[in-house]
Amino acid sequence: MLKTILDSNISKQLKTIAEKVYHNEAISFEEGVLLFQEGELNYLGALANYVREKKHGDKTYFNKNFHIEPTNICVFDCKFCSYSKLLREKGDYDAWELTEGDIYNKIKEYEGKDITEVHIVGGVHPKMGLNYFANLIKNIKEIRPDLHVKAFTAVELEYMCRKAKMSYREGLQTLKDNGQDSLPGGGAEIFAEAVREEICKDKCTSAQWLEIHETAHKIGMPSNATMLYGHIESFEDRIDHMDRLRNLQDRTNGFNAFIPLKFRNQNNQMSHIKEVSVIEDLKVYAVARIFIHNFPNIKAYWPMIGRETAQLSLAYGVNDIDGTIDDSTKIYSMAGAEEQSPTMTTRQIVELIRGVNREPIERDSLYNEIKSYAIETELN
Ligand code: V47
Ligand code: SF4
Repeated sequence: MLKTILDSNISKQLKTIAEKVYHNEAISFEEGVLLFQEGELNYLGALANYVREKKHGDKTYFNKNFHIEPTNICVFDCKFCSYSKLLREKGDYDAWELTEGDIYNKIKEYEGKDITEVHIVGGVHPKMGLNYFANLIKNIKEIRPDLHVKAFTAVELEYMCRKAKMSYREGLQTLKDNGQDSLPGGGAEIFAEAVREEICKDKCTSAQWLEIHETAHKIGMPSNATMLYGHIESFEDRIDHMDRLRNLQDRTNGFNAFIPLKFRNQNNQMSHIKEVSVIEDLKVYAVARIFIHNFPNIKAYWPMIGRETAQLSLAYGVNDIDGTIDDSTKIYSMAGAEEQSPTMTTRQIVELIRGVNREPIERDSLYNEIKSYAIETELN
């Protein structure tokens, strides 16, 4: 397929990019932008799929996880957020705050089930500090020592460390010592400062986001990175975002996955912005796979884009479709995501992956393979 691209009638610049991809060389900032400007979907798909298959063959990963969202009360006011209820709308009846007991009960509900990860993320609550969360994680690990705890975006961490008057290293080390295993990729949005100023000016800066992830990597906590796309950002902003991540990954090699998140426009202050098309979604996945060649995995978060687009994305660079996920996440359903009650059984996720002739692999949070569900495997 890549050979066909090299032989086809495309511009010299696009051919040069294809050759670099073929030789596993990093493409430049300008070349990244050109992919968005001039790369047709077929071309991008062929290149991204080449990279994907070189790294993973047909393997497509998923894990068995559930989410806990302790609260949607948040001190910040991101314009794209459909989730936080606060301070900004006093007396809002949609606001929730789980008690510690509620959280432990949730963990206990999964006793005896072969779930391997809990993803804890929420609004930035003014009263839930670093010591509260360190203790919470310690108790979760006492109930379920085998569970991988992926918790707190850099936004939550920046606020926690500031309030606790701790450096990022001290704060992260405290959480790690109490059982936190890794960081999710949220809060990155778009690093370009001018866009950040428009859409989420009061929360952690891009430099702080990157520093927190760098510190986590240095003390042995891996992490993911997201990018919120399809709002007011330019192609240059997207590539700038990926470029900053690619540079950090070159230094630390601590990122597991890059997760592009499509902006959804319901119930937020940016509802006037039209959502981008599925074609654009596929282009973003493909360019990500081509540009961030040093990230092992590109993840499509299916509750946000829906099962069909997630399935299609497997031909455009994606090799991970997150987890079976219990129906416990509200962040996206409130923003108008495809999936209002996002839960897929193992059978459904395996069938989705097999449906496009890829090999479903259940993984743990660090991408160790737990089980292959290749076509010949029995599904019960
Ligand atoms: O940072 C908020 C996004 C993110 C909207 O690491 C929105 O495995 C679209 O980071 N439209 C948090 N997106 C979620 C997150 C995540 C999700 C899944 C897996 C992982 C992982 C991380 O949700 C926020 C923000 O970018 N978000 N509002 C919206 N209207
Ligand atoms: Fe708060 Fe996160 Fe929503 Fe921003 S995106 S308002 S930090 S919950």
